[in-house]
Amino acid sequence: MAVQRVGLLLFFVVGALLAGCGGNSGGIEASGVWGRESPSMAQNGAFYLELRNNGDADDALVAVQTTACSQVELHESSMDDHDVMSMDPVEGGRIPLPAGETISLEPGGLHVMCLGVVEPFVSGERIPLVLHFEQHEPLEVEAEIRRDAP
Ligand SMILES: [Cu+2]
Repeated sequence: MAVQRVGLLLFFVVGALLAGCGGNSGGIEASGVWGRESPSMAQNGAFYLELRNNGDADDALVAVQTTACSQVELHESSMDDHDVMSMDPVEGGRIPLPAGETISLEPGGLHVMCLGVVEPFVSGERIPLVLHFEQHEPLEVEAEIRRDAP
């Protein structure tokens, strides 16, 4: 029990440090980065996060790099007229991040698609991702693997 508490505390400290790095003034801030636990047979996974553009110029997320997936694409899920959920790569391969706004990538909407999960995602793991933008320098973040949305 005590060991678990220390682990949890460390987790929060590291998380706070990472959040601090991501939030440098006028830049783009990434928060709540997570991915869903995948069953061992799953081929694909997805990552979700919030991106806040603190700058005064529009930007866009254009790519995500990670060694955890054979390929990564930016996708958007949508519901068709028959209530069937489908997903497609985002238009132009970019997710616009207007100045001063926060964009949420979340289940049922925008997401970072992980095509070809190299190893199954297990709850509690942290998967490093590098976010690439049109303007801003790349951001390194870690996705927390969870069973459910935070
Ligand atoms: Cu997708």
